[in-house]
Amino acid sequence: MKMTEKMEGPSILLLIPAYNEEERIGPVLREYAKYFKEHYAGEFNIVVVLNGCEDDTLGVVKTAQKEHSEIRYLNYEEPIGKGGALIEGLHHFHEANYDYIGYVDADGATQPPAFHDLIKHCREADCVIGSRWLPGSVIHQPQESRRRFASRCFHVLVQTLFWMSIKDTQCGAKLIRREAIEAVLSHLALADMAFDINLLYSLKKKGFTILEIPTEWTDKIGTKVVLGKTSLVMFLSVVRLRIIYSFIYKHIEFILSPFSEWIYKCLAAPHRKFKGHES
Ligand SMILES: Nc1nc2c(ncn2[C@@H]2O[C@H](COP(=O)(O)OP(=O)(O)O)[C@@H](O)[C@H]2O)c(=O)[nH]1
Ligand SMILES: [Mg+2]
Repeated sequence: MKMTEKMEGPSILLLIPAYNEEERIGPVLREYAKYFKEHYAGEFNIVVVLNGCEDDTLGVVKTAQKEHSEIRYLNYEEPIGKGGALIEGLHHFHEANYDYIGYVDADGATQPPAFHDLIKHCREADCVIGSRWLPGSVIHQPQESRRRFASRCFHVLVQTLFWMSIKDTQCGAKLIRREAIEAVLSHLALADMAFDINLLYSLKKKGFTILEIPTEWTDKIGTKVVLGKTSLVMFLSVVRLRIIYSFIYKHIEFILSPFSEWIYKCLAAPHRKFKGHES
């Protein structure tokens, strides 16, 4: 391939949040690095954002990094959560001049060609997200029925609270234009798995466009989701987000902030303060 061809295509930073992923992340990193080297004409880098891992995820990432120089990592000791890891990654790199920043899960649920599909649609919207609920999507090994039920209940809750008309807010594959990230970065604070709602709603509120495309997804064993606890934390987070964006927030902020801090602490869930809000 000629050098000029290599320079075509927007530059992409792929963030991969990782918690205790020593079993799953190694092959995924290699597959992504190899696939994009061979199929993508443009700059492509991967940053794994780890936190509080009790296993050797870091060692596995370092080994992959020796083989592929496009792999890097950020490592935090504190329990900052999946959302917290992504927020840290976005803060760290939003000035690094990537045209787009995206993220996928560490378990390979989204394979490289499926993430590449998001890139192929990147000119059509400010944010392109994979959807497992659109016609044309392909799901291998669907989630167990309890999990699917919880996920559909969460969808109904999110639609009722936010009216975004997005079919699948929780798919782990998303790609966002850098300017859009910069505009919403200070409004991102949900550190748990409900982070996506925070991101998508902030983008919508600022008038950025979101395109959902059907994706290919494989549910992997070894999920970090503990259904009861994760669902409760996500429920609290989206209700908190709704209140923060409501007109009553400025009147109840002094009660809500310490109360939510306390409740997240009781649940041992990651918590961040919102720096600002809009009603
Ligand atoms: N950094 C970080 N990543 C996390 C945390 N919890 C989950 N993740 C990552 O979030 C992604 C999705 O988690 P996963 O267990 O695959 O969720 P599922 O596919 O919805 O069952 C994976 O890359 C996890 O490693 C966390 O506390 N911190
Ligand atoms: Mg998964």
